[in-house]
Amino acid sequence: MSEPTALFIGSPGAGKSNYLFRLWLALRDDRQRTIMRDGNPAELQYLNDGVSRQLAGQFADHTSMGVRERIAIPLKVNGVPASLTVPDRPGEDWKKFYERRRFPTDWLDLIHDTTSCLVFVPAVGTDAPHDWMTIQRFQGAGANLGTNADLRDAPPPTQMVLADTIQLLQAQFRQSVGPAHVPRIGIVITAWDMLPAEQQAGGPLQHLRTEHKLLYDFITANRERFAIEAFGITLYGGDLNDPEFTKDFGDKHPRERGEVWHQLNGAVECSDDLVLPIAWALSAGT
Ligand SMILES: Nc1nc2c(ncn2[C@@H]2O[C@H](COP(=O)(O)OP(=O)(O)O)[C@@H](O)[C@H]2O)c(=O)[nH]1
Ligand SMILES: [Mg+2]
Repeated sequence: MSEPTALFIGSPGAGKSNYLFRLWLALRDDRQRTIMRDGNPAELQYLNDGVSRQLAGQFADHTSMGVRERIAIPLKVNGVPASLTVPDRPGEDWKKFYERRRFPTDWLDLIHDTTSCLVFVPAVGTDAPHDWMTIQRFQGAGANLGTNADLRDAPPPTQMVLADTIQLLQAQFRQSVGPAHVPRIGIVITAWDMLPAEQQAGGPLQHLRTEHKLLYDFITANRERFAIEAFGITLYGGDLNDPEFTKDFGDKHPRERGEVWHQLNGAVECSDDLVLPIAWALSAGT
C-alpha cells in the first residue's frame, strides 16, 4: 500500500493556497492531533511567508511566480507517514483538466490506492450571474429557449465543472488503481464566513443542495462510487479584505480563529480544528 496522499484540486481563486497556509499555522503548533507534521517540508520558507502574511491580517496573494510545482508536507496520521501535496503555482491546470479531459500527466504518479482529493469551491460568487442554470432556476425550464442573451462566451457553471472533474477523477482512479476502488473526495467550500449566519448553520450539504443542486444530486446518486464529505471552511472567521473585520483581528491570536463546518457524524457541527478535512482525507489509508 502506498503512503496516504491528499491532493488539492480547484480553479485559481478557490482558496487552496490560503487554506494551505492556515493549515500550516495549525500544524506548526504541534498540538496533539491524529494528524501531525513530520519534520519540516522543503518549502518551509514559502509556507512560513504565507502564514506571516495571514498573521498580519491579509490573505496571501495569488501564488507567486517561481514557486515549485508541488508543495509536499510530510505528515503522520496516527503515527503512520502520509503527505499532503498541493499544486501551488500560477495557472494550475485543473481548468485544462476539465477542458481537455485528461489528468495532468505530471500528476499521474500521485494517483494511487491511498490518494484522496479535496476539491475546492468558494462559498459565494462563483457562477456568472446569468449562466443558463441560474436562468432556469429563477425563470423556469422554458426561459433559456426564449432569452436573447448571447451566452456563447459564458463560462460553464461551476457545479458542472465540479461534477465533471469528480467524474474524471474517478475515471483516473479506476484506470490507475482498479474498478473497485472507492476514493475519498472532500468538497471544501471556502470563505464560509461570506454566507449569512442562517446559511452557515444549515451546513455544507444544504449549501450544495440549494446553491449547486446538480452537484448535490450527482454526489447523492454516486454515494457508493466515492466516499464524499463536504466541509465549509472559514480560515479566520471573517473576511480579511474587510476593514470592519480586520480592525479587531489582533484582539485574539489568529490561531484561535477559524472554523470548519461539517457533517461527519450526520448532524451539522462546527469545529475549531482547521486540520479536519485533511485528517478525514488521509485517514482512509490508516
Ligand atoms: N472571506 C474569506 N475569503 C477567503 C477565505 N479563504 C480564501 N478566501 C478568498 O479567496 C481568495 C483566493 O484564495 P487563494 O488561496 O489565492 O486561492 P487559490 O488560487 O485556489 O490558491 C483569497 O484571496 C481570499 O479573498 C476565507 O476563509 N474567508
Ligand atoms: Mg494558489
